[in-house]
Amino acid sequence: MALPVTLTPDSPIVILTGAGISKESGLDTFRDADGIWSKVSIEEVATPEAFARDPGKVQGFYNVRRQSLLNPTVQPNAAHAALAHLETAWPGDVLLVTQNIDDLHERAGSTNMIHMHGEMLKALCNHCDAVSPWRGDLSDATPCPDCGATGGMRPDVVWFGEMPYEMERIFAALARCALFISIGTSGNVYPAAGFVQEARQVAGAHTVELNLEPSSGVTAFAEARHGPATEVVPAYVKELLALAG
Ligand code: BV8
Repeated sequence: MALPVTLTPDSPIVILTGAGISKESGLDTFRDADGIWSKVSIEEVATPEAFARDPGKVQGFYNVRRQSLLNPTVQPNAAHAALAHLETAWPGDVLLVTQNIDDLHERAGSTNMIHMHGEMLKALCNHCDAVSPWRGDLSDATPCPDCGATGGMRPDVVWFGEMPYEMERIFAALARCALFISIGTSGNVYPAAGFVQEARQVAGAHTVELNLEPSSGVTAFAEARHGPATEVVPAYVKELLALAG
C-alpha cells in the first residue's frame, strides 16, 4: 500500500511500541500464550494494592525481570535500530512513546522518547519521590540514595490504576502528527490503546499497525502490516525514508 500523499518529509510522526518489539530480543510479552500474564496475574504483581499487600512478591517479580533484561544475550534488535535510524534520518519530528519498561530503544540510539509506563532500571522512593538509576535488586530493606529511608523503594514503573507518565506531552504530539505507527502491542491497555483514535480523529493522521498478528484494535488503523517486528519495521522505515528522498 502506497504511503498517503498527505505525508511530506517534515511531517511529524508519533510511534507507540509495546512488548512485541522486544520479543525477538528475548524478552517476554504479556498476553502471548507463553506471556507474563500466563504465569502470574496483574492483581498479584502489577497494582499498588498488590505492592501494599505483599511487597516482597512484587519486588521479586521485578527483580527477576530486571536481571533478565541485564543478561548480555538481551540486545536491541533490527526493529529498535530502524526506529532510532528513522529519528535521525527523518526531517520532521519523530516522537517514540513506549509502553515498555526495558531500555532497548535507548540502547539502539533513540533519544526523543517517553517511557509512559516507567522504567525497570530506575527506582522510586515513596518517601521523598526521588528517582534513582537501579540495576540491582530492590527490597523493603533498600535505603533510598537520597533520603536514606528504607521501606519505601519501588520500581519506577506505572502499575494498573496509576497515571502513566507525560500524558499531556503525548496527547499534544498526537494532536499534531501526520503519521501514527503502532508496533508490537495488543491494544488491550489504556490509555495507550486509545492513541490511534486520537491521532486519526484529532490530527487526521495516517495510522499504521505493524504487529505479528492483528491486534484488538486493528480495525481502527488505516493500514496494517503483519509479521515479526525485525522484518516489518525496517521495511516500513525504508519506505518512509525513500519518501524523504
Ligand atoms: C490508568 C508496567 C487512570 C508494568 C503496565 C480506559 C481508559 C483508561 C484506563 C482504563 C480503561 N479501561 C481500563 C483501564 C484501566 C487499565 C487498563 O487498561 N486495563 C486493561 C487490562 C483493560 N489502565 C490503567 O490502569 C492505566 N492507568 O488508566 O490510570 C488514572 C486516572 C486518573 C488518576 C490515576 C489513574 C495504567 C496502565 C499501565 C499498566 N502498566 N506495565 C510492567 O510492565 O510490569 S501495562 C502492561 O501492558 C505493559 O506495560 C505492556 O506494555 C502493556 C501493554 O501490553 P503490550 O505491550 O501490548 O504487550 P502484549 O503482550 O499485550 O502484546 C504484545 C503484542 O506483540 C501482541 O499483539 C503480539 O502479537 C505482538 N508480538 C509478539 N511477538 C512479536 C509481536 N509483534 C511483532 N513482532 C514480534 N516478534
